[in-house]
Amino acid sequence: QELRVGIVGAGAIGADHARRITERTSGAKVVAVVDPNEERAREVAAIAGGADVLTAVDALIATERVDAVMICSPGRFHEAALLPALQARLPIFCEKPLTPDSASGERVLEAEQRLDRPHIQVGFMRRFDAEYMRLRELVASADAGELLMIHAAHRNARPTNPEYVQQNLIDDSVVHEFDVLSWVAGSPVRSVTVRQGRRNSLSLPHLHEPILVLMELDNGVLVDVEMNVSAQFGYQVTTEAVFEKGVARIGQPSGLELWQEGAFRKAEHTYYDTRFAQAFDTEVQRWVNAVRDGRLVDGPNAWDGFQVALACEAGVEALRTGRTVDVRPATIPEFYAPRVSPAS
Ligand code: ISE
Repeated sequence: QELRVGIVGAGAIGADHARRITERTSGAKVVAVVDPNEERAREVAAIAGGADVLTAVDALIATERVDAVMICSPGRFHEAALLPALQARLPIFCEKPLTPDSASGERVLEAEQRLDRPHIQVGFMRRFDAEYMRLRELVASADAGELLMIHAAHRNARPTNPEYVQQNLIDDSVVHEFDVLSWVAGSPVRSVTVRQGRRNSLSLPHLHEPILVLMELDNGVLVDVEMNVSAQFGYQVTTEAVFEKGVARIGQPSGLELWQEGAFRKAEHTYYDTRFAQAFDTEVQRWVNAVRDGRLVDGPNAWDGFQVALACEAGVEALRTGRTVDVRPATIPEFYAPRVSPAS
């Protein structure tokens, strides 16, 4: 029995997931698309070969024709879709961020904890990227000694949408580094500092960037991130990890190398959909498999999403004040604690 998926939000990532489920994921099909913009919903429904078109989440749930939902709307609309879906006990794949702030995140966690087990997987796709996975293994194995520092750069050719505002540098973009780098390092973010330097005159008029974000992790590892959304040349996400006995680098351009006319060329990505194509495909297939076999979640859960919301909150305040801001500590509820199988 194929998993019947409803997609909420027919923007770029909604369309991307509709295509992924339809063309590259086994065991699932898109049966409905919801968007207040009916025209957009229709376009995405067409990608899925003619799914139902609806303009509200409640209407989708009322049809009782979906087994699971993928929430692909902008972060500020997530809570309004998550709460009714949880109430209907539907398994949920929620794009990042879970919610943009911790107050709404708390309401979502509360609602989820009324169910028998976690139902939400959060779309931090970088955890499924083969290179990040490899780097995490290297840290855990201590083969190169202990991890000391991480230097990262997150560069977009230009902002991913026209409504992108200054705070989104943190809560829409660095949100990924908060999640994946603390996952790689095996330690949560303790504090955040943000510096604004020389402005790129090619940025949107209301943006002041690139910015430099400094995170301190609980285990003392320092992470610096250049967040740059007007890099023009392409899409690049690089990470250099410094260990006691070595240095590891991921996110370098790969593929064809071309020497021609006195120059050397190697293609670079232009957008996140190709840079993280493998990660997105693996993430969604694993989620579908988990829902079908009853585990419901196989990847970052709502607790991970909430921790990132806390880090973003500190990051936004650090951006506003120029100060180092501590991340509000939070204790993991029993509900989210990794289930340990009984000793045999
Ligand atoms: C966008 O929403 C993403 O999630 C991309 O991965 C990221 O590179 C970009 O900065 C965000 O705006």
